Amino acid sequence: MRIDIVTIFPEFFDVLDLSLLGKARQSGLIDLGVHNLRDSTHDRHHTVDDTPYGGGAGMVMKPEPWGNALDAILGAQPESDPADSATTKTPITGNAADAPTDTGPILIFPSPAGDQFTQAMARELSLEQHLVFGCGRYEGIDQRVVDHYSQRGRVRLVSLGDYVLNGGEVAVMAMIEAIGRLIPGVVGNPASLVEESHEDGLLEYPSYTKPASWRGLDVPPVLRSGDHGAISTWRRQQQIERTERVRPDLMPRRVS
Ligand code: 6GU
Repeated sequence: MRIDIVTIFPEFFDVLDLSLLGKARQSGLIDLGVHNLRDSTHDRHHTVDDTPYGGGAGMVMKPEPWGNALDAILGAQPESDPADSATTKTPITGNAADAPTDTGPILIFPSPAGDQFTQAMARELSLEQHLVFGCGRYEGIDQRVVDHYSQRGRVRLVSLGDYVLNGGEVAVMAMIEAIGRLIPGVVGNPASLVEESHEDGLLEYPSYTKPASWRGLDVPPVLRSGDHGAISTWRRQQQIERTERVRPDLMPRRVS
Protein backbone atom coordinates (compact mmCIF):
# COMPACT_ATOMS: atom_id res chain seq x y z
CA MET A 1 0.00 0.00 0.00
CA ARG A 2 1.14 3.51 -0.82
CA ILE A 3 0.42 6.16 1.82
CA ASP A 4 1.02 9.87 1.31
CA ILE A 5 0.65 12.45 4.08
CA VAL A 6 0.54 16.21 3.63
CA THR A 7 1.25 18.17 6.82
CA ILE A 8 3.01 21.26 8.15
CA PHE A 9 4.63 19.01 10.78
CA PRO A 10 6.34 16.18 8.88
CA GLU A 11 8.42 15.35 11.99
CA PHE A 12 5.26 14.03 13.64
CA PHE A 13 5.51 11.01 11.39
CA ASP A 14 9.14 10.13 12.19
CA VAL A 15 7.80 7.55 14.65
CA LEU A 16 6.45 5.51 11.73
CA ASP A 17 10.04 4.24 11.43
CA LEU A 18 9.46 2.27 14.63
CA SER A 19 7.88 -1.03 15.52
CA LEU A 20 5.66 -3.10 13.26
CA LEU A 21 4.92 -0.33 10.81
CA GLY A 22 8.63 0.48 10.53
CA LYS A 23 9.28 -3.15 9.62
CA ALA A 24 6.42 -3.08 7.13
CA ARG A 25 8.02 -0.08 5.46
CA GLN A 26 11.43 -1.76 5.34
CA SER A 27 9.95 -4.87 3.77
CA GLY A 28 8.05 -2.80 1.20
CA LEU A 29 4.54 -3.68 2.40
CA ILE A 30 3.94 -0.01 3.13
CA ASP A 31 5.42 2.76 1.00
CA LEU A 32 5.17 6.04 2.89
CA GLY A 33 5.61 9.58 1.59
CA VAL A 34 5.47 12.52 4.02
CA HIS A 35 5.17 15.93 2.37
CA ASN A 36 5.63 19.34 3.98
CA LEU A 37 2.74 21.59 2.91
CA ARG A 38 5.06 24.62 3.12
CA ASP A 39 7.08 23.20 0.21
CA SER A 40 3.97 23.83 -1.91
CA THR A 41 3.85 27.56 -1.18
CA HIS A 42 5.43 30.16 -3.44
CA ASP A 43 5.70 33.20 -1.16
CA ARG A 44 8.77 34.14 0.80
CA HIS A 45 7.16 33.34 4.15
CA HIS A 46 5.69 29.98 3.08
CA THR A 47 2.26 31.12 4.21
CA VAL A 48 -0.30 28.35 4.66
CA ASP A 49 -3.10 30.19 6.51
CA ASP A 50 -5.12 33.38 6.47
CA THR A 51 -8.03 35.03 8.28
CA PRO A 52 -11.52 33.58 7.73
CA TYR A 53 -14.00 35.24 5.39
CA GLY A 54 -16.99 36.33 7.47
CA GLY A 55 -14.81 36.85 10.52
CA GLY A 56 -14.39 34.71 13.59
CA ALA A 57 -11.60 33.34 15.68
CA GLY A 58 -8.53 31.60 14.36
CA MET A 59 -7.04 31.07 10.94
CA VAL A 60 -8.03 28.97 7.94
CA MET A 61 -5.62 27.05 5.72
CA LYS A 62 -5.36 28.60 2.25
CA PRO A 63 -6.48 26.50 -0.72
CA GLU A 64 -3.54 27.14 -3.09
CA PRO A 65 -0.80 25.26 -1.17
CA TRP A 66 -3.20 22.34 -0.72
CA GLY A 67 -4.02 22.35 -4.44
CA ASN A 68 -0.33 22.37 -5.35
CA ALA A 69 0.58 19.62 -2.90
CA LEU A 70 -2.36 17.34 -3.72
CA ASP A 71 -2.06 17.79 -7.50
CA ALA A 72 1.57 16.70 -7.23
CA ILE A 73 0.51 13.51 -5.43
CA LEU A 74 -2.75 12.73 -7.21
CA GLY A 75 -1.97 14.26 -10.58
CA ALA A 76 -4.11 17.18 -11.73
CA GLN A 77 -7.34 15.55 -12.81
CA PRO A 78 -10.33 16.64 -14.87
CA GLU A 79 -13.68 16.93 -13.19
CA SER A 80 -15.41 13.56 -13.32
CA ASP A 81 -18.77 13.26 -15.10
CA PRO A 82 -21.31 12.21 -12.46
CA ALA A 83 -23.27 10.38 -15.21
CA ASP A 84 -20.28 8.14 -15.94
CA SER A 85 -20.52 5.31 -13.42
CA ALA A 86 -16.90 4.28 -14.03
CA THR A 87 -15.69 7.55 -12.60
CA THR A 88 -18.47 8.20 -10.11
CA LYS A 89 -17.11 8.07 -6.64
CA THR A 90 -18.79 5.52 -4.41
CA PRO A 91 -18.70 6.18 -0.70
CA ILE A 92 -17.17 3.21 1.06
CA THR A 93 -19.51 1.76 3.60
CA GLY A 94 -20.75 -1.63 4.63
CA ASN A 95 -19.18 -4.84 3.48
CA ALA A 96 -15.60 -4.92 4.67
CA ALA A 97 -14.95 -8.29 3.04
CA ASP A 98 -15.35 -6.88 -0.45
CA ALA A 99 -12.40 -5.47 -2.31
CA PRO A 100 -13.02 -1.85 -3.24
CA THR A 101 -14.81 -1.60 -6.55
CA ASP A 102 -13.34 1.79 -7.31
CA THR A 103 -9.82 2.54 -8.43
CA GLY A 104 -7.59 5.51 -7.75
CA PRO A 105 -6.49 6.92 -4.44
CA ILE A 106 -8.75 7.86 -1.55
CA LEU A 107 -8.11 11.32 -0.15
CA ILE A 108 -8.79 11.45 3.58
CA PHE A 109 -9.11 14.62 5.62
CA PRO A 110 -9.04 14.01 9.38
CA SER A 111 -11.76 16.22 10.81
CA PRO A 112 -13.94 16.27 13.92
CA ALA A 113 -16.76 16.92 11.42
CA GLY A 114 -16.12 13.63 9.62
CA ASP A 115 -17.50 10.10 9.75
CA GLN A 116 -16.46 8.17 12.85
CA PHE A 117 -13.35 6.03 12.27
CA THR A 118 -14.10 2.40 13.20
CA GLN A 119 -12.49 -1.02 12.91
CA ALA A 120 -14.82 -1.69 9.94
CA MET A 121 -13.53 1.45 8.23
CA ALA A 122 -9.94 0.44 8.99
CA ARG A 123 -10.63 -2.94 7.32
CA GLU A 124 -12.10 -1.32 4.22
CA LEU A 125 -9.22 1.12 3.93
CA SER A 126 -6.65 -1.67 4.41
CA LEU A 127 -7.82 -3.08 1.04
CA GLU A 128 -6.94 0.11 -0.81
CA GLN A 129 -3.81 0.57 -2.88
CA HIS A 130 -3.26 4.27 -2.23
CA LEU A 131 -4.33 6.47 0.69
CA VAL A 132 -3.60 10.18 0.84
CA PHE A 133 -4.03 12.04 4.14
CA GLY A 134 -4.36 15.82 4.32
CA CYS A 135 -3.65 17.06 7.84
CA GLY A 136 -5.43 20.32 8.62
CA ARG A 137 -4.38 22.66 11.41
CA TYR A 138 -5.87 25.88 12.79
CA GLU A 139 -9.62 26.18 12.22
CA GLY A 140 -9.49 23.86 9.22
CA ILE A 141 -8.85 23.92 5.49
CA ASP A 142 -10.73 26.15 3.01
CA GLN A 143 -13.84 24.12 2.13
CA ARG A 144 -13.14 24.45 -1.60
CA VAL A 145 -10.23 22.02 -1.29
CA VAL A 146 -12.61 19.25 -0.22
CA ASP A 147 -15.16 20.33 -2.84
CA HIS A 148 -12.59 20.43 -5.66
CA TYR A 149 -11.18 16.96 -5.04
CA SER A 150 -14.64 15.50 -4.32
CA GLN A 151 -15.51 16.41 -7.92
CA ARG A 152 -12.52 14.44 -9.17
CA GLY A 153 -12.22 11.35 -7.02
CA ARG A 154 -12.96 9.74 -3.70
CA VAL A 155 -12.72 12.02 -0.68
CA ARG A 156 -13.59 11.26 2.93
CA LEU A 157 -13.74 13.32 6.09
CA VAL A 158 -12.92 11.06 9.02
CA SER A 159 -13.08 11.76 12.75
CA LEU A 160 -11.36 9.83 15.51
CA GLY A 161 -14.08 10.58 18.04
CA ASP A 162 -16.04 13.27 19.79
CA TYR A 163 -13.24 15.43 21.13
CA VAL A 164 -11.03 18.14 19.66
CA LEU A 165 -7.39 17.77 18.64
CA ASN A 166 -5.20 20.66 17.54
CA GLY A 167 -4.69 19.15 14.13
CA GLY A 168 -5.06 16.03 12.06
CA GLU A 169 -1.58 14.59 12.63
CA VAL A 170 -2.28 12.50 15.72
CA ALA A 171 -5.55 11.30 14.21
CA VAL A 172 -3.77 10.22 11.02
CA MET A 173 -1.15 8.40 13.06
CA ALA A 174 -3.89 6.42 14.81
CA MET A 175 -5.62 5.65 11.52
CA ILE A 176 -2.41 4.51 9.85
CA GLU A 177 -1.62 2.21 12.76
CA ALA A 178 -5.12 0.70 12.72
CA ILE A 179 -5.13 0.30 8.92
CA GLY A 180 -1.49 -0.74 8.51
CA ARG A 181 -1.67 -3.68 10.90
CA LEU A 182 -4.53 -5.15 8.82
CA ILE A 183 -2.42 -5.30 5.67
CA PRO A 184 -1.48 -8.96 5.13
CA GLY A 185 2.05 -9.64 6.36
CA VAL A 186 2.34 -6.60 8.63
CA VAL A 187 1.32 -8.49 11.79
CA GLY A 188 3.35 -11.69 12.02
CA ASN A 189 0.61 -13.95 13.35
CA PRO A 190 -2.67 -13.18 11.56
CA ALA A 191 -4.57 -15.20 14.20
CA SER A 192 -3.78 -12.46 16.69
CA LEU A 193 -5.87 -10.06 14.59
CA VAL A 194 -9.15 -11.93 14.90
CA GLU A 195 -9.40 -12.30 18.67
CA GLU A 196 -9.27 -8.61 19.40
CA SER A 197 -11.72 -6.02 20.59
CA HIS A 198 -14.11 -4.84 17.87
CA GLU A 199 -13.23 -7.48 15.30
CA ASP A 200 -16.28 -9.56 16.21
CA GLY A 201 -18.26 -6.61 17.55
CA LEU A 202 -17.39 -7.39 21.18
CA LEU A 203 -14.62 -6.22 23.47
CA GLU A 204 -11.80 -8.71 23.98
CA TYR A 205 -11.59 -11.17 26.89
CA PRO A 206 -9.01 -10.60 29.67
CA SER A 207 -5.59 -12.25 29.23
CA TYR A 208 -3.21 -13.79 31.78
CA THR A 209 0.32 -15.17 31.76
CA LYS A 210 2.66 -16.68 34.35
CA PRO A 211 2.93 -16.67 37.34
CA ALA A 212 -0.32 -18.44 38.22
CA SER A 213 -0.55 -16.40 41.42
CA TRP A 214 0.58 -12.78 41.75
CA ARG A 215 0.07 -10.51 44.79
CA GLY A 216 -2.71 -12.77 45.99
CA LEU A 217 -4.52 -12.71 42.65
CA ASP A 218 -4.96 -16.06 40.90
CA VAL A 219 -5.36 -16.80 37.22
CA PRO A 220 -8.93 -18.09 36.64
CA PRO A 221 -8.64 -21.88 37.11
CA VAL A 222 -10.48 -22.68 33.85
CA LEU A 223 -7.53 -21.23 31.89
CA ARG A 224 -5.24 -23.80 33.55
CA SER A 225 -7.65 -26.69 33.11
CA GLY A 226 -6.51 -27.71 29.64
CA ASP A 227 -10.19 -28.00 28.64
CA HIS A 228 -10.25 -26.00 25.40
CA GLY A 229 -14.02 -26.12 25.06
CA ALA A 230 -14.47 -24.72 28.55
CA ILE A 231 -11.82 -22.07 27.87
CA SER A 232 -13.63 -20.94 24.69
CA THR A 233 -16.94 -20.75 26.49
CA TRP A 234 -15.44 -18.81 29.39
CA ARG A 235 -13.71 -16.34 27.07
CA ARG A 236 -16.91 -15.72 25.08
CA GLN A 237 -18.81 -15.17 28.33
CA GLN A 238 -16.18 -12.69 29.49
CA GLN A 239 -16.44 -10.81 26.19
CA ILE A 240 -20.21 -10.53 26.50
CA GLU A 241 -20.13 -9.51 30.17
CA ARG A 242 -17.44 -6.92 29.57
CA THR A 243 -19.19 -5.44 26.55
CA GLU A 244 -22.55 -5.27 28.34
CA ARG A 245 -20.89 -3.50 31.26
CA VAL A 246 -18.50 -1.12 29.46
CA ARG A 247 -20.01 -0.63 26.01
CA PRO A 248 -23.70 -1.57 26.01
CA ASP A 249 -24.04 0.49 22.81
CA LEU A 250 -22.07 -2.23 20.96
CA MET A 251 -24.35 -5.09 21.98
CA PRO A 252 -27.03 -4.99 19.27
CA ARG A 253 -24.42 -4.69 16.51
CA ARG A 254 -22.43 -7.81 17.29
CA VAL A 255 -22.46 -10.85 15.04
CA SER A 256 -23.20 -14.41 16.34
CL1 6GU B 1 -9.68 13.49 12.76
N1 6GU B 1 -9.06 15.88 13.70
C1 6GU B 1 -9.09 16.83 14.65
N2 6GU B 1 -8.46 17.98 14.43
N3 6GU B 1 -9.72 16.69 15.79
C2 6GU B 1 -10.33 15.53 15.99
C3 6GU B 1 -10.34 14.50 15.06
C4 6GU B 1 -9.69 14.70 13.90
N4 6GU B 1 -11.04 13.47 15.54
C5 6GU B 1 -11.43 13.85 16.73
N5 6GU B 1 -11.02 15.10 17.01
